[in-house]
Amino acid sequence: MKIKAYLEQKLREGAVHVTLIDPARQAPEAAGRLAETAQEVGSDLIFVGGSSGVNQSTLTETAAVVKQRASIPVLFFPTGSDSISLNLDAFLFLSLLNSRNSRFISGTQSKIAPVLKRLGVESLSIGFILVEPGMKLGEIGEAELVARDNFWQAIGYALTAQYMGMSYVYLEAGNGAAQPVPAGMIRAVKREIDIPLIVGGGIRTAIDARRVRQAGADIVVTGTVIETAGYRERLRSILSALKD
Ligand code: 1GP
Repeated sequence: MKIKAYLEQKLREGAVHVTLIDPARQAPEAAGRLAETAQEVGSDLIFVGGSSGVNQSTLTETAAVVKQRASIPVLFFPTGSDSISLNLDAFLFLSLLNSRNSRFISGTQSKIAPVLKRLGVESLSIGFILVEPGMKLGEIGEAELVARDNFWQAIGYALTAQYMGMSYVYLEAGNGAAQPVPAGMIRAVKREIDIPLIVGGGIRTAIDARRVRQAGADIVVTGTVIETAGYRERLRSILSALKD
């Protein structure tokens, strides 16, 4: 419960920012430097995970270096590849609620759950909802994407997560999406649920971050922004938009 309690505390203080590091995008050493920068500019958490091209050794090495370089919690974000990291601070126990394939809803989870229990790994239970365009995550997860104007369907899935007893709802537009989840959809979902709302995908600028936050995101996840030149400043401006 350590990470959940940490998050609860952070959420009481305001918006939470997460930096997603994809092990397939850079060498482990570089990932370590990104983690250090993320922490320096004010990220509260790091997720390590990637949608394609991640193999077990890259993941293990990246996770180890990131963990070494950052003192903020580092969580494993499983995104459909077979690689898995069990020695981070917690495991995002995601169920892709709008998948056509039960493997992504509870199948793979049922194989991992006993391992997590035996190893005593903390896991955070999350209802993951993929919104258009969904990107690679949508393809891999065989998602029946929520249309960007279908607020009602997003609400339906979000309430499903809550009523199933999950701890968080995660609205995801997909890694590298051109735009974030629409503000109207975030607002509509936030109005209905009582559990914290995580939003990620397509958030690149301070304006995007502020819009997503003001619409009701409690936890904002950015990934791609750290893969571009001048990322330190970009991340800094995203953080100041979220934290002021
Ligand atoms: C995490 O997939 C997102 O929820 C990250 O997306 O790379 O577009 O920021 P970006």
